[in-house]
Amino acid sequence: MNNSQFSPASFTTINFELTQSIATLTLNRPEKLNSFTRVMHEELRQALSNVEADPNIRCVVIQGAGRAFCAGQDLADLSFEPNAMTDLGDLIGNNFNPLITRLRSLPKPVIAKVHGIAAGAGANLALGCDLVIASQKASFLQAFVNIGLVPDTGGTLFLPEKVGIARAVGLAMLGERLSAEQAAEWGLIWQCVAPDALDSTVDALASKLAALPTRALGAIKKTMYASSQNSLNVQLSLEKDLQRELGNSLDYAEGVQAFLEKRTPKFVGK
Ligand code: LHQ
Repeated sequence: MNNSQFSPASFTTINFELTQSIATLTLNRPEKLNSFTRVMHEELRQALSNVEADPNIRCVVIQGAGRAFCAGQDLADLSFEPNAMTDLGDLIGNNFNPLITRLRSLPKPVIAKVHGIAAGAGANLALGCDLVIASQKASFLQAFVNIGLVPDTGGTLFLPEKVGIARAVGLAMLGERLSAEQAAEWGLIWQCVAPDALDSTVDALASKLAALPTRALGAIKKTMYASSQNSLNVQLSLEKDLQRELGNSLDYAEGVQAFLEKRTPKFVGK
């Protein structure tokens, strides 16, 4: 299906809401725990194109409707062509992989707001976001092994990077739920909060991020996510190049000016 056929108003599997400079993307198939279908992938692609193209958007929140965050691939929607067996490599290569690379390369902060179960590719979608805030009612499940698969959607990189290889292997091999509290203790996510504090915590965090110097946040993502692949010299050189670019930004000028004038800076994201 052609992307131009989609607009936020016509989305059927996600909601796209823009409040000031914060875009909230809600996975919206609550009866199937927001599992991914072909249509949802297409709509997510369009939503992310909107986010990329709109300089006014300075923070993104991803959440799920109903009781779950996301249960991964819809296992009843695997046949993308009628009567055809789906090649899982194609399904992943054309859908989950670009989703993760786009979130990671998006030069804006992305928050995962996880209030319930995040399973399979749904768990790794959350872990692919920059900051994960979860409710004490939430849990994370590397469900792949339970259906004979290996973690995908970045899981085999995110897990060892965030919690170390011993815990990563245990989570992937055992396919058991990890509570949000344990996930926060292990460093898998940024924060675990009481269920009734989730909305206010995420609202405050999104507002804060949206008011920070967006280009610097984009550069932070770029450097941090490149670091595991690079030598110190390459990383130092990347920092130098990005600092050169940021040194020409309006927000750098404003940050220094505000410091010298002993006032709060007003960043515009440029
Ligand atoms: C679902 C799903 C679901 C469809 C709940 N699909 N309906 C990449 C490449 C190709 C193939 C495979 O996938 C991937 C990436 C992946 O994501 S692999 C991992 C796929 N996900 C899973 O294996 C998780 C499957 N779901 C579960 O294990 C459970 O539903 C969890 C633990 C998430 C939640 O358990 P409960 O809270 O007990 O809920 P439930 O099982 O009763 O689910 C509620 C409904 O949602 C139910 O529908 P129904 O019509 O019976 O009420 C489920 O069938 C449906 N649902 N996950 N992934």
